[in-house]
Amino acid sequence: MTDLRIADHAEALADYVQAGERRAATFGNRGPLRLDENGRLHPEVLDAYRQHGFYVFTNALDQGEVAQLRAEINEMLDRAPIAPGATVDGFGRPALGRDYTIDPYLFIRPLSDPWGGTKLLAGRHPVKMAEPSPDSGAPDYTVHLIAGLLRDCPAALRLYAHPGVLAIAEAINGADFVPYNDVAFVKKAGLGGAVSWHQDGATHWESPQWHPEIHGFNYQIQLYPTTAANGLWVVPGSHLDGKIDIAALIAANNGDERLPQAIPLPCEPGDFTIVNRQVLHGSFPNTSPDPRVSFTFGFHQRTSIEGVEGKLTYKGADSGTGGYQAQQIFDRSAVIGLGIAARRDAFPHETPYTYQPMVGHEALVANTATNRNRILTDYNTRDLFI
Ligand SMILES: O=C(O)CCC(=O)C(=O)O
Ligand SMILES: [Fe+2]
Repeated sequence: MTDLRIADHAEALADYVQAGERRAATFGNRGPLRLDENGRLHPEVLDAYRQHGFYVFTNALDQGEVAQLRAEINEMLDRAPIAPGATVDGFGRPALGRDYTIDPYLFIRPLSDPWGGTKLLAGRHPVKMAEPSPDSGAPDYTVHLIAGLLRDCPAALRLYAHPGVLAIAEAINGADFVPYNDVAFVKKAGLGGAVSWHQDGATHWESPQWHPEIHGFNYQIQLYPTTAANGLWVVPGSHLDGKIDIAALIAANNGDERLPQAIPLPCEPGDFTIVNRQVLHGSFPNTSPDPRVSFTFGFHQRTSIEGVEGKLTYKGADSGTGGYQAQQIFDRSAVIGLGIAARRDAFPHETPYTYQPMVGHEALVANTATNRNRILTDYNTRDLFI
């Protein structure tokens, strides 16, 4: 236990948060989702992303879709086990996912930093953040992330296949892009934990083919107003720097985790961000009064995945020896095809995105109960981690 109270932590962060908000506003790199007449991402936006390693798309998603996803994720939170290892939820019902290969819920102690300073996730979070003490009356555990949303949240599957979202993936990773994974980061006010400074990629740092985009990128769709205090911070341009010695960087900042080179990515609901997985990024324990839930998912270039042994795994999903094989990539990519089909059924007047790897396989990914069952059951055991 530390004796850092919530109010002390929030107070210690307040000046940094304010200065960060000002720096973020000046920095820019945010604006509407601009697509050309062929549905392609505007080259100026692509250039801005490539230069700085992130972009914030403002007011880009339909509020009704976002509200639907918020309701579905809240329902998933309601269906979580009452405690790690429990079989029932807070309403006495069987908890969701007890029979799933990958448990959807990752629990942590409130306000803790579960990965910082550990060997978990390929040791990519070398320094633990300050861990304030929760208020008395706080639960023993809080849900830190929900894994595999596409199975249980139809609105998540539809947003995953949003034509603007997939046009961005194509612009950055090529038309044969492949999926990574998806989770929701859940940071309840006064409970949500830290995600200490890290770069996501773990596999290609020493590769002769290394380049700034080799580890792909992540989206975050924000379901609530997201502030500098509860949101993600990034160090602009750091995806160009190769593997960063994060421990040395923080030591050079007198051990202070409030890195002066970072900026926050404040968002409104319906905004979404893209962040290169090589960008240095992190978030503080949520000692703010505002909750955050971020639906987070990514895509890769196919050449970063095929035949590659991933050095990052999550709850057992990994490449195996010999690397990711074409069949696994196809099966996981079918989730994109199914999402496009589901979206077409829900929004018949929207022009759907054409995903090249599924052209000719329309019947396999049509939005039928049989296909949904085949493609989505334990689909996240096929996630493509690097
Ligand atoms: O949302 C957060 O706090 C962490 C997100 C993150 O690390 C990621 O998207 O890679
Ligand atoms: Fe990350």
